[in-house]
Parts: sequence; C-alpha cells; structure tokens
Amino acid sequence: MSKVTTLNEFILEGQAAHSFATGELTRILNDIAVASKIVSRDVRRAGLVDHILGAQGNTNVQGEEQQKLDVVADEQFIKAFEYGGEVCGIASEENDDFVAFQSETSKNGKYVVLFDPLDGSSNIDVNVSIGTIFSIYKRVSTIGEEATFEDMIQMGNQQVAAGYVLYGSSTMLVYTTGDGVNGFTLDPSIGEFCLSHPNMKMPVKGRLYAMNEGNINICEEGLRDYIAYCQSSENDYQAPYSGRYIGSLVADFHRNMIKGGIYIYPETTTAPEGRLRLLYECNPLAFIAEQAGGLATTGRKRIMDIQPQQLHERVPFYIGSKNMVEKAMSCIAAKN
Ligand code: AHM
Ligand code: MG
Repeated sequence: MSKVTTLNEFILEGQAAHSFATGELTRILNDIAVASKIVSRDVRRAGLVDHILGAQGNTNVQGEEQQKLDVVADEQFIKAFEYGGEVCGIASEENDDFVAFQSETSKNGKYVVLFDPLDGSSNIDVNVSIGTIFSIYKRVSTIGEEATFEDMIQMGNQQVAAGYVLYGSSTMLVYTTGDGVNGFTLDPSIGEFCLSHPNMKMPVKGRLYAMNEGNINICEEGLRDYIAYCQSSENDYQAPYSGRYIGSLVADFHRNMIKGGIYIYPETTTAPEGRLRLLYECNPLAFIAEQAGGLATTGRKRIMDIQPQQLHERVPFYIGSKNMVEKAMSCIAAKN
C-alpha cells in the first residue's frame, strides 16, 4: 500500500521547497480546505434538510435568486478568511461590494481572496455537481491599512494561487500556486483531502465540447462555424465530437481537465459580455488551465491579460484543451 499524502503535508512540503515562502499562503490554503470541508458537508445534506434547500428569497447583485446554500458557503469562506489573519479583504460573487476586514491583524494581512462560494447553485435542488472557485493575490495597497478596490481588480496574471472545489460524486480540491496543478480528493472517513491527481495536465486536444447550445442562434458567426466543425465528420477526429454540458462550470471544466475538451460561454446578442465573471470564475480557472497546459481566452485574447474595471465584470469565455481553444479562435478570426 502506498503512503497517502494529505493536502496539509503536500502544502508544507511545497513551502519547505521554496525558501521565500513565509507560510502565509500555506495558512490561507489550509483555511480554504477547512471551509470547503464544512461546505461539502452542508452540500451533502442539502437534500435532507428542508430549511437548507430552496431559495432564501433575496436576490444577489447579478439579479439572480440566491439559494440558501450560497449564503451559507459565502459566510463560511468569509469567516475563514477574516479570522485566518493573512487576508486583508475579500470580494465574492455573492456580495455587491468587496469587504475590507477591520481587525489590526487582518489589516496587516498581505493577501486578498476573490471567490465564487458556490457556483452553479441553480443545480443544488436537482442534485447536480456544484463548486467553489477561488483566486489569491498579493495586495497592492499599504500593509497595515484597509484593503482597497485596487487590490481587488488586479489582472489575472498577478494571481499567486487559484483553485476550485468540486462537490461531485466525491469532493475534490484542485489548485495551483504557479508551479503546476495538483488535485486532492476528500476521504470522508478521515476528513482529509488526499493527493489523488498529482501534476495534472489537460490533454492538448479532445472531442468534448460544452456550450449552452440554446444560444447558438444568438452568438457570432465564427462560433457557429466552430460548433459546426465540432459536429462534422471533417474535423481532426473525422467524426462528430460529443456535446457535454452540465451547466455547472466547475464540473464542466474539471471533466475537460481530465478528458480533454472545450467549455464556451460566448458573447450573445442578449448578453454582449457573456455570463461569467472575470474575477471570480474566469481568472482562477484560466490560471489553472494554463498551468495544466490548456488555454483560456475571450475568443480573441488571453483572459489573464484583461485589466478589470469592475468587481462583477463579465467576459466571453473559451477555456480548455489548447488545440481546441486555438481552433475556435481561428474560426472567430476568420469571420472578423
Ligand atoms: P452562477 O455563478 O450564477 O451559478 O452562474 C454560473 C453558471 C455556470 O456554472 C454555468 O456554466 C453557467 O452559469 C450556466 O449558464 P446557462 O444556464 O446560461 O447555460
Ligand atoms: Mg458563479
């Protein structure tokens, strides 16, 4: 039997390997792991507990109905960062504005965390996989003072770590600190995330495409050409690709990480910026995709090179296997 490496051990080994590491990032990752175990427990019980299932009756900044578990997860992560002491402020998809923590310890924190506490939450009451996505940056404001808006709207290429937790048939935590991507599966019997997917690499090509095809007639012509290419027998596989759309970004992305594929949420005539948020969804997954050998673009340019202007900014999103994203981009370029 081979030795099990827990997330804790793995993070500490990584810290020991980098003489510049001070342990702060390590503690943030540990805080995330603990919060996500609690959220995982709540997600697992969602179907059992009446008062957890269903909408809470208020809407979030995106105008969507907020499920109670969104709120529960949001509070759980905020608490973890506020009391962890390494983070001076956070921004969450569920809150209109960012939060600058007020304690002296937090004001001395060097990092900010941006996150989507429970993505795909419309899937909760139909028992489909959901996820948490997070992104960690060094603050740009003065240590000792309150976190600022500028701390929150940094370019994705400034991320020091990013990851996601998938509450699927098992719970997995996948993250990068810019040195490859590693995946850990929660063993519920011992309550530990165990290294199950070391050094993850996204296949350079694949034959799975994920897009809400209900939007096909309201997206641009170049993308329609790409989808026609996926469906034709004249593509690189000489046979139609398979369409796979869960409608839960973390789950769709994770599948493509392992099997190879592309996920697309494009601009449409009704949503000219697409649906997904640059800071909470696109940047963190883009960092992971690139670290695993994949690509993430708007269909035209690299996601991580966009200078955000607003906290809740949306962008068109093409992410996945390198060859597939490049092909989609070439179809778009051909019609522009
Ligand atoms: P959310 O952050 O409100 O949960 O929305 C994001 C989700 C993604 O998980 C998913 O890929 C997409 O929205 C689905 O959108 P659509 O129903 O338009 O296909
Ligand atoms: Mg989301």
